[in-house]
Amino acid sequence: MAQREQRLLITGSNGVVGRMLTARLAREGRRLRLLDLDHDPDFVPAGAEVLTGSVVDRELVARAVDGVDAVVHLAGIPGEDTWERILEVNVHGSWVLLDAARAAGVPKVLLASSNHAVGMAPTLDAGADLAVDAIAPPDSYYGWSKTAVESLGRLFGARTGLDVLAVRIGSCFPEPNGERALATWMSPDDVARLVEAFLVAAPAGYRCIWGVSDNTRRWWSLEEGRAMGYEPVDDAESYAGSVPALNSVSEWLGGRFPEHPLGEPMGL
Ligand code: 15L
Repeated sequence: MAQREQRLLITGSNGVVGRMLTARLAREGRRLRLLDLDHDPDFVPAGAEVLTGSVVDRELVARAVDGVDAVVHLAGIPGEDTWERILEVNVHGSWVLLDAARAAGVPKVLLASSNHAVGMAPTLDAGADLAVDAIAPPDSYYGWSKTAVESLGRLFGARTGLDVLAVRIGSCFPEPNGERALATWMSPDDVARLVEAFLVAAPAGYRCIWGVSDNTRRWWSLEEGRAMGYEPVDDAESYAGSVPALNSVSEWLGGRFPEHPLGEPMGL
């Protein structure tokens, strides 16, 4: 009997992380549905369905989740912004997505969280292994919104049939964008590996893991990720001689975010 096509919705597909994922996740037997405010055709693989609009549009999001087997929810403001915008897009938008997924009977959702959820932890020694459940303050309204998103995921994982994986992403860029990223980088291929592991077997209920490559200087534990089948391959150390003189290691895990004025848009 022919196997049914797997359907995967990616919200925020035209963002920095989304663009790294679309081509890497496209494959035979899988149909991608992409939702974003706009789309660059270079990042829309052949056969992908495209929906254009905001993640706070409930009617649009209900259509987006209809019939999918999984959601990778990346849509959101990627750095500090006004309280109102952070609340509307990152927090309310994530609720809209989770509630629509629940109502449509989607089995699993991956939520993009961020290291800035605990960005005011002191910077660690290279090769440290901070557990994902270590407690530290967020470093911005943006970082706070990610703690709220994790908490919403925990609620939906406990109270509905949804399996929710929150991924506390480090610095997910094509290449490490500075010295700090030698510890925090998540490579494009590793983020795709993580999504594939989630598609094969999402943990039941709710789980949070660090989204980071196997960097020699990494600060965060890979134990929780490995326990669900995420096996990173890349190491930012291979860029150690060539990273830009930007984004240096600071006193705080969150790099420059803890010093950025609260609520002042970063314009990312
Ligand atoms: C994030 O959460 C941001 O979205 C991204 O722009 C980077 O600042 C990243 O964290 C990081 O910490 O490098």
